[in-house]
Amino acid sequence: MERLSITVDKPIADAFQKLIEKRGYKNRSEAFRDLLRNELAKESLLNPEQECVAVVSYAFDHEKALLSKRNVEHQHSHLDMVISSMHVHATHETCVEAVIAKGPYEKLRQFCENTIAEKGVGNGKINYLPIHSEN
Ligand code: NI
Repeated sequence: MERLSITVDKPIADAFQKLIEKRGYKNRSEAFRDLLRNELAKESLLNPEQECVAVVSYAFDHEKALLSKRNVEHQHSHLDMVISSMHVHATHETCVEAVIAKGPYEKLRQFCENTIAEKGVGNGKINYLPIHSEN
């Protein structure tokens, strides 16, 4: 570990303290490390070849059988990237799926964005986690 010291204005320090308490961090260092990690992760996604794991989640109406079939076909046609998928019957009408895939960022982004752009898919969210050998 390396020690970094920073100086900030009091309003920023107060707002940071409130954020730490709200999110339940045990100390400022852990909170600051997470902020840095998030920024560094965003930066590494500027590289289309950056190896990532992505979690794409979305909801859909389970009575739309064709949509469900298309989602599965989409996953089968990306076997090189899809690691796992989970299907949850959230209500009588709504299903929620989470798909975890791995690959270079740009290829992964296209797969994930095409998944949630499918007609009938709602509340789609994608989380990209860059993978570095030191992690
Ligand atoms: Ni279901």
